[in-house]
Amino acid sequence: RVRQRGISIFRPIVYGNTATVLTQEERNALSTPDHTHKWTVAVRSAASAPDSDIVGGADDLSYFIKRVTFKLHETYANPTRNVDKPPFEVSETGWGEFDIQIRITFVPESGEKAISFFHHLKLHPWTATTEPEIPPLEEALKIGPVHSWQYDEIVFNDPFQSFLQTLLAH
Ligand code: SLL
Repeated sequence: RVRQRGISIFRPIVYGNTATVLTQEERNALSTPDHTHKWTVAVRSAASAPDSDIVGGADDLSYFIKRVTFKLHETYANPTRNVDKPPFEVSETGWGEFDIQIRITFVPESGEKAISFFHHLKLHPWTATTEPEIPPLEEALKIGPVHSWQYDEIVFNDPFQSFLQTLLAH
């Protein structure tokens, strides 16, 4: 296993969440009627052309990502959610915002250590009229889905030659 000294190669990603206010019918159908929102947290490629209705590309990251672990608030059952194949995302319902720990484990051939970072789950829209208070649900419903996404780059320094070939082949 030979490292390519002096080489840095990066892969662009987006991570974050989309959240939507539940309708009364949707809330009635839940076993948890106190939940007000449905949301999806995800790690996606930023490399391909953005899809029309999702943030980030539909590009498959599994050639270098083995697992994404989303650590939810402890009020959730089984808060540690491991996702081993794309799409690397978790969808849930809930009532509150919190910090989600996202851990990316790379394919073993990479020889890379896992990386961890946080995303603040955003449910509530920003409104000039109600800030700093949380806007009422009726108002949030009118505003529509909330999006909170960050762009980032995963940088591999001195990659193994074989892993570099894998990265370059995609
Ligand atoms: C807050 N610090 O107080 C935050 C905690 C917890 C969010 C938010 C649902 C959990 C469940 C849920 O939305 N938890 O009922 O399964 O705002």
